[in-house]
Amino acid sequence: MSKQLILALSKGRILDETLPLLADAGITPVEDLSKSRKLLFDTNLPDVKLVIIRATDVPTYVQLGAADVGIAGKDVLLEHGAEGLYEPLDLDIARCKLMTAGVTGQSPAKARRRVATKFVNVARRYYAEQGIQAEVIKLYGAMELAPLMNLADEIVDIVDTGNTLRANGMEPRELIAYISTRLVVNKAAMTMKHDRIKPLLARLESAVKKRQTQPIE
Ligand code: PRT
Ligand code: MG
Repeated sequence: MSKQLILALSKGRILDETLPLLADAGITPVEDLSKSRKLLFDTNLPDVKLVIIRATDVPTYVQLGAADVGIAGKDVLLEHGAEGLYEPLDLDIARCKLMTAGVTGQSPAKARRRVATKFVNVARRYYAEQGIQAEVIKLYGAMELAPLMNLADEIVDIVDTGNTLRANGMEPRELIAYISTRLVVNKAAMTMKHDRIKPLLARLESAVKKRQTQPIE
């Protein structure tokens, strides 16, 4: 196993909050990520590289050892499964909730519920635990549209302010999980590259603590 350390970062909304934490932990990309179409970046540390990929691909890269360390939302990790991964650090960014939601005022009671979501594994597990029969329908986006179009009775989606739901005539129902961004580590890398990963974890942990104790502007 090479002594190089590869970090897989989720592009999209998590990235903007991840980079200041990494910078605080002593890692900065050598070029402006937003001005480049590259996906693999050198950093100020010669043996640390960043890959910027779809959030849903991060656990796959880390699990299979293509990246040593990854940063992804707990929603993505719950959906993917935790096999081959350690999850040693909560970065406490991009907080939100994974919830069920439905049309405002409409009662969810139904013998067999049709549920539209991109979190099919999470949804199947959740409804089974609740003893509710559910037909889970996989969508790749715009879940809020499904009940309006009578494609589904309910959705499972990320909720933050609830504005997206409200704008589409829907309301949150049950909380499935509180979500935040997590750092994951390939299990083999944690052993083989422990001398590299341990200090990175320690520095990131203090960057997170520092941010948590900063007064809100
Ligand atoms: O683009 P892609 O299909 O990959 O997914 P995406 O656009 O949902 O992902 P991205 O990259 O924007 O965000 C990825 C991660 O951010 C998620 O995996 C969560 O861990 C975290 N996160 C935090 C959120 C939100 N907050 C959030 N509000 N991800 C998505 N949303 C969306 C949500 O899907 C819904 O459409 O915002 C809407 C709800 O927000 P409110 O404030 O209207 O309730
Ligand atoms: Mg997006």
